Amino acid sequence: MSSISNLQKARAAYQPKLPKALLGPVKAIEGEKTESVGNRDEIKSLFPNTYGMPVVDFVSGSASDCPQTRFNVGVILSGGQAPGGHNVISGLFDGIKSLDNDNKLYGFLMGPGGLVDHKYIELTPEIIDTYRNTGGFDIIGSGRTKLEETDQFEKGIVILRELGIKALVIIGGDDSNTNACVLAEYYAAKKYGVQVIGCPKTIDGDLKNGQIEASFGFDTACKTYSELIGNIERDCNSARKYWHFIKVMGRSASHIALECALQTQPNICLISEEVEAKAQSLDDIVGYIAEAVAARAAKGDNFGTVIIPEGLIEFIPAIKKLIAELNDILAGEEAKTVSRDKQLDYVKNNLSAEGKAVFESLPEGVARQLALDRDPHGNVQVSLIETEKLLSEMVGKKLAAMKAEGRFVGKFSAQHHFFGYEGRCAAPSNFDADYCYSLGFNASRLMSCGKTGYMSVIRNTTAPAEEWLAGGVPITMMMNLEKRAGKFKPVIRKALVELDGAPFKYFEAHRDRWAEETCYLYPGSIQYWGPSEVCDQTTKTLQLEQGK
Ligand code: FBP
Repeated sequence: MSSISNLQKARAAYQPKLPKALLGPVKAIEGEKTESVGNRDEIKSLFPNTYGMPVVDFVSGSASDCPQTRFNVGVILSGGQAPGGHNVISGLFDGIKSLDNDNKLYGFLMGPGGLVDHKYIELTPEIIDTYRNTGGFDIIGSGRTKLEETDQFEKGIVILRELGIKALVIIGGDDSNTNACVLAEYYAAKKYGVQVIGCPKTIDGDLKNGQIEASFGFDTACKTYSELIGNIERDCNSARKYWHFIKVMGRSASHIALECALQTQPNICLISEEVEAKAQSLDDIVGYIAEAVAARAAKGDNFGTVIIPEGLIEFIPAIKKLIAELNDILAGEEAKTVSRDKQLDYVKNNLSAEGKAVFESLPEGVARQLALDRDPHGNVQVSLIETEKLLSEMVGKKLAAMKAEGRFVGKFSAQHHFFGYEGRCAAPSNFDADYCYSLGFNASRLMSCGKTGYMSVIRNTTAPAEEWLAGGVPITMMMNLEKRAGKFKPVIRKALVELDGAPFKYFEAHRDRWAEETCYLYPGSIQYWGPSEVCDQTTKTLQLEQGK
């Protein structure tokens, strides 16, 4: 029996498309000096060597335009998995080999930690060919080690020198690209002769701005979740007896929830950014869902679907304030000496009266999660909070009270789902396969032009791939200062759902009808072969944002 599936075999033969400008030698057209999105003076003083660099656009050029061709390269996959990571690496590999066949690509194992601990493999043509157009990050593995200490950078340079690596590509989200920028600045300041280039990854879709249209993996992950949500909707509309509470990933921003709603037209979709803007409480949200359930029940429809963004809890203003207070408490020196079994009490005793009241109003499991666990970047691990169960329980209680008042006449029975890990390693859609390959290939051209502290960017992505635009954006341009683990740090600003943006506006204009009627859309599974409108469409978010 073959060790790879028939789909893998067929997809291995797929040659991802590249933008026209990357098909031959490139010339870099440089724009004006850039500024950071916020805290300009502070960011400038933290990044004296990499601040203010121009945006770069590639056009077709001649071999002499970007003269560096001979370099070994290192690559790191950082943070959560996202479909298409293997194609970034294969694009990078093909890109450096097209410059000089002697160039070598080394993959650092299990994330940034591999650089520090000198764990790596050489990525040979045979290895690369096994992973072309596949999902997952298993080619070298990923990890969440935060690269921020001088000691780590110095350990890194030892192995980079040993392997003759002149450029390092960090494939990651906002936190990892922030680290890429800090590393680029450090190596530039020390004149170590190592360039650092970032690539925008995250299924969450929150690494985007005026220059980055989408982070890779968002397209495939949303299509995968939407297929599942569509299947649930069809089941729900067949049996007509359950309300499905479906939480979808997206640590902070609600881009995934919104995109899935646009693709599947559920009865309800909560958008965290709106909850925050309207200063809604948990009770307000529960009331909103319960009213919708009651209205459908009045028509005999005791079923429905609710999409909940993973990060919801952090956007409820009172809880957001509580988390900020908890972060400060947990970042204190004393907190680090408290044993884990005493941590909950320690935290409770150090909260303000207001914080304590909110803390004690939460179900124990949620309170515990907020108080205890942080990832290495200081984030609450929201994927571990069962918001879908919390909400359905509270809605059930509310409906019972409404029944007693004669305001609810139906039945309410809930099912729960959490879609996150199901979509992060799916085989990349045609869009992500092409987009990721282009991002990786483009990174090789940024190196060839001597750039460091840049993010590889591909734009005009709702057009056919040949018309995509390639180039680079200085990472400092996306930075501002934010409080992390109790201190202000330079970070890439996260892109939240814009309430005046076209995707939200479309959703807002339709959601009342979707709540009342049954307007489900069944997008089905990702297709690779067939009509272009089925196989090559980008996300609805991107299409609406670009007025398509
Ligand atoms: P990145 O931002 O690193 O891409 O990770 C995104 C994400 O998938 C979030 O949606 C989710 O909250 C988190 O990772 C889960 O983290 P973990 O994989 O460590 O459980």
